[in-house]
Amino acid sequence: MTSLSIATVPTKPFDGQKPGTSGLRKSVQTFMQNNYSENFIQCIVNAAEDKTKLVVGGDGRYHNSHVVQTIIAICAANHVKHVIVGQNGILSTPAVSALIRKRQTNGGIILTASHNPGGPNGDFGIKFNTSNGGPAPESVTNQIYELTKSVTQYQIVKDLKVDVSKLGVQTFDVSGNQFTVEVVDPVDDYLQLMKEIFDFNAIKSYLSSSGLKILIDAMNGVMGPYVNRVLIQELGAPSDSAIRCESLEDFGGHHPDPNLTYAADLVKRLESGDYGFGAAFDGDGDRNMILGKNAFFVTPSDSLAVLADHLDCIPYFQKGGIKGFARSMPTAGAVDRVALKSNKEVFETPTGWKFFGNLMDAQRLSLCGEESFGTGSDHIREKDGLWAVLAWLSVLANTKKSVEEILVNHWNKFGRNFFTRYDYENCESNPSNEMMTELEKVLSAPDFVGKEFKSGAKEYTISVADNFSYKDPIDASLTTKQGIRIIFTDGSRIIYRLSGTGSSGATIRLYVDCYESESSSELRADAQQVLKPLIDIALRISKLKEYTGRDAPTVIT
Ligand code: VG1
Ligand code: CO
Repeated sequence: MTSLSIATVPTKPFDGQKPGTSGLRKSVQTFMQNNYSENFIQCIVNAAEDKTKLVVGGDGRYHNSHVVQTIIAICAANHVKHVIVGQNGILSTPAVSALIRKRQTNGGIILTASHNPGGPNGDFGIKFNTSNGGPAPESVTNQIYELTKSVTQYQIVKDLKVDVSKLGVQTFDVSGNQFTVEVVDPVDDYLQLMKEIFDFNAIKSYLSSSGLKILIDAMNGVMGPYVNRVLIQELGAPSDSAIRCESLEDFGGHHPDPNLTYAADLVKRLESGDYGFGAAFDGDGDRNMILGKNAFFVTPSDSLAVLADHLDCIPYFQKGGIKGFARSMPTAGAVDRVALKSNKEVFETPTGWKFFGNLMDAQRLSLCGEESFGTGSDHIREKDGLWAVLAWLSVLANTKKSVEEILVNHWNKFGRNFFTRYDYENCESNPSNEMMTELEKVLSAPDFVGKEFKSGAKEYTISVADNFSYKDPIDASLTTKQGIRIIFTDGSRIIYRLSGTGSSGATIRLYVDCYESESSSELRADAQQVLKPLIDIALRISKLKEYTGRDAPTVIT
């Protein structure tokens, strides 16, 4: 074996390599600049305490295969001994998390900009996960960011050529040391984990005997092979139960984001009434949207609560028990009511999956979710789209009820949390920041609490107004400024946040929710109608239209 040598390449720092809600996300053009990715990868490797063994993979978007090779070559030059990489550089985000845990690696690097569009004019992203399988906590991402500000060189093995299409182990001699690259099937280990969690036989026989027709939209993201293997080959769903399963570098030009706007095709097909269950995933497979017959929409906040109330039909929880629940702060509090009835702890965390990891590692948390179509459990440390679908299919198989019946029963038992989110994508940064600064001023006025707001026949009185901060119950780390909250005396809430996953401009998220008890006659009402007065008030208080010039949001959930 010829020995490969390590090159030291001088470089200069790039501005703004600060990881956001979930990794560093920028336009492909930004990532394609000379040394841009190399700098960031070198800083990840420098920040990693132990880096003997790492997992590498991505959602297959444009530029994925190039950066996979760069990562392997930088790892080889920086004392990493063993890299586990998905075949052709492909791994869904949940599959990376599962591999890190199963193979007990020191962490992993995920290439994805998740729900952001791909292709040469789209976005790219790099994210570091630690040895528990979860996104690096802010202490680590801040350290990476600090390193990017002063990086002067990186190490790379320029002549290393790894055939990532070939399954199996390849070894190299790098300056006299052995370096191993192991190419694994992207689905195998993930599938095995799902089989340990769920009763595949029960789901399979329910699908074949009940006549339930399902339609799953992989949105041309990373999930195609997972859907084919798990739902069609293993669970026997007919092959036309899945659409858009071809993984494309530009996701077919669409936003690979499973919501009512960007998964409109799926919604339309479900409206026909031909299918009893529908689901979609995002580009990297960690998000899920759940629909019932006639496109009955399950809000992610409700999905979390329904699953919380039905976990006992899943073998994983029958064996391991249910430790506790959690949701991100903007997520409506439906799961809190399940927690209360079942006498479990429930945690309210800032937006972003990285905040759930500590609670899971401390055995305090079994199931958690975010309003942004994220649901997952402590089987891994990322949200998991296909896990959520299998959990829902388990509930359907167990209850033999329709999605809508399950939801209506849930509301009759716990009451209903109405929720909506307005996204104003790609606004100008300066006025958006000004709006947030001004809002903070408004709510810190001494007479703001107690103030009354009217909209139509509705009247609300403010009881709490703050910028959400979170003290981690496990390591006591404090995270501040996580979203402006206005809470009214009846529990209704208005929340304003700036997105931390966009790659340009500012995306304003406005979240609104309210609660109707189980005895209310409004349980079946239309959420947009119910929440309209609160939306009006939210726009009035923030002067959002004045600041952004936007009359309407880009996406309504
Ligand atoms: C958004 C969501 C957040 C989610 C994050 C990553 O963040 O609101 O709940 O965890 O995306 O999801 P932000 O900062 O844009 O609001 V994924 O699937 O894009 O990794
Ligand atoms: Co995602």
